[in-house]
Amino acid sequence: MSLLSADARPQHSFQTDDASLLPIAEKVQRGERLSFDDGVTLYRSGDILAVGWLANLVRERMHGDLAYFNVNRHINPTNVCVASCRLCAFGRKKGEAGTYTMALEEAWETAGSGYSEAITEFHIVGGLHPDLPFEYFMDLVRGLKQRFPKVHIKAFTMVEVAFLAKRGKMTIPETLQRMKDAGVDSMPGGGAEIFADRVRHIICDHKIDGGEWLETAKTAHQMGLRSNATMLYGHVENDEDRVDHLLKLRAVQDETGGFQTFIPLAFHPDHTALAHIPRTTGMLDIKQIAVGRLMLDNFSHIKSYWQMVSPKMAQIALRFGADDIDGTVVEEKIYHDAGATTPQGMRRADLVRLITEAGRVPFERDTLYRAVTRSEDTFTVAV
Ligand code: V47
Repeated sequence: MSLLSADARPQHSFQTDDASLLPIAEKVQRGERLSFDDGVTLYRSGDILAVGWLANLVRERMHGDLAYFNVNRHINPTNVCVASCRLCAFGRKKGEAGTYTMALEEAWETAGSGYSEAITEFHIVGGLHPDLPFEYFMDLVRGLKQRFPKVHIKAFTMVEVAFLAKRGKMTIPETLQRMKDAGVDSMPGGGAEIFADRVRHIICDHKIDGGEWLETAKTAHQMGLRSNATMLYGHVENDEDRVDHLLKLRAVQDETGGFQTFIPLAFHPDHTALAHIPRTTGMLDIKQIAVGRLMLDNFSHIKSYWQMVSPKMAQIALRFGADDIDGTVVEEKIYHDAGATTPQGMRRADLVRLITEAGRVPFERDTLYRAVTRSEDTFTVAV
């Protein structure tokens, strides 16, 4: 770990053997916004150390040596889904083998099971079930709030909100308001995939389109619900699609400021309809983090989600633009159904070790990035 604060460190000069990066490096050093073409150039560059150096410069300007993590638990109430996305191995059609839907008591019990460490966040996402009423999801949230009043509930992607609104014959603002009233505190970033229509038609053609995802996010932010934003990469998208995705997120963020964290998600092909696509490589994984950090100048946080890219890659990413590695998770289903070989959860101490050995300073956060202090089984959030 460096003993110097980020400001006091000697300023090394930028070095690269890729001349196309030089004008971008000047912009980054001056704190200027990067363009669409800059984004494509960054993706095309083979000099990952130079791209990573720039991303790290921005990351240290914003966060110094701090690296954020949380103690969270995932809950996936059902895997029954009408969407049949080609990218997904988790969702199943109603009546198919391997489907499950948790009874409310079971979901509340699941929430309290697992590690004894006091959890600060429930992350809830699931399939688009054709029959479960909206009130099932609201009862789920209300029951969690009653049983775990201190735990932040980050629930339902923009895709689930749009689906629940349509089924319940409600507008998006009405649906979001009822979610808020039930106890939803913020929203996860899933379902964004890649916004470009050409790609969406191939990987998730029954989902809301990119414009609807962005509009729903905007509405949520305007109603005081913060959210994350994801990008699924490593399937049929190209560099231009990725940059287009990042710029669309950046434009919404300019308007609302409601995104907390950008999370690139590596595509896991096993057991999906796109199983012929090879898994992402380390170079691609690290580049998503670095380019995301450089293009999304109005996002505070870039998360390298250890479940997706492995704890080892997430740790390296802390030197390539990432400032967050997500949390304990406890029980991950979506990527494990698609062949992920990472553990389903990690202990707090393991996350702290990953961060410390990367030369960063672990900062336990709640979902809104406030400091968490804890004794064994309880926690306090600094407000
Ligand atoms: O939207 C589904 C992705 C997402 C696969 O907000 C797949 O903090 C890879 O959004 N291979 C859901 N990815 C998960 C999600 C998330 C995860 C962690 C943190 C946060 C956050 C959000 O999972 C989906 C989709 O993009 N997904 N199938 C697959 N085979």
